[in-house]
Amino acid sequence: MQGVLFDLDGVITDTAKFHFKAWSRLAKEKLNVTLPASFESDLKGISRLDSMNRILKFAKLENKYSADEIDAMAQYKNKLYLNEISKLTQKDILPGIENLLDELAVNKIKLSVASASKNAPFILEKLGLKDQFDAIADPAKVAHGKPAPDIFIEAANKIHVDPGQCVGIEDAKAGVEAIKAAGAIAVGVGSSTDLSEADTVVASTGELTYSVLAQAFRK
Ligand code: B16
Ligand code: MG
Repeated sequence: MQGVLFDLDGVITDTAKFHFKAWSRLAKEKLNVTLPASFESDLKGISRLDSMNRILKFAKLENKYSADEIDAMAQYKNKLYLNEISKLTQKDILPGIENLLDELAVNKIKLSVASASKNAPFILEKLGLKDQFDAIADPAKVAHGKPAPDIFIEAANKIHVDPGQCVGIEDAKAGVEAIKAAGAIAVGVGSSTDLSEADTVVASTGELTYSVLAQAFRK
């Protein structure tokens, strides 16, 4: 194991609740629909535009709006979301993550972020973690979102490590599929979605240690 590729939402911090709050408000105000609670986990790892299109499909409004109108709605959601995440602090880092980052640094493992979120640099800044990572892959630069492997390949490229020498950590089904498709070893976290494709699954971020990742890699 030479590199670790981190998903952000659900692995480093829990932003899913803020995404869901913002999407719910947009859906109510602009589309007059109430999103079911299941959307909170269904949209994990799914890009902003793909999430918007899934919501339009749910509302049976997929052919009603122009690309510009859809874009404006997605931008409005992001404005609501930014308002929520601007309050993030170091206290919002998920349990075990700071310790894991320290252990990986001691073991000279390169660290890269493979998030679908265009807000990842801002979130890491707010959490006080930006300097702990060697790279952050830019989702705007990749052709296909998760479950396609692109963002994990880009994250590995940015630390100059072959994806086959990396472990990826994910909390979403689409993300685990993306890690596997990239040729890296997948460690799944949590139980909110089907992570059965992962090489190793742990119940919570508190169980993520250097030794768990190294064992998953050797398996
Ligand atoms: P943004 P991850 C994902 O983060 C979220 O899980 C997903 O709900 C969100 O739509 C996506 O980022 C895009 O986020 O609107 O901030 O660009 O799990 O890939 O870290
Ligand atoms: Mg995630």
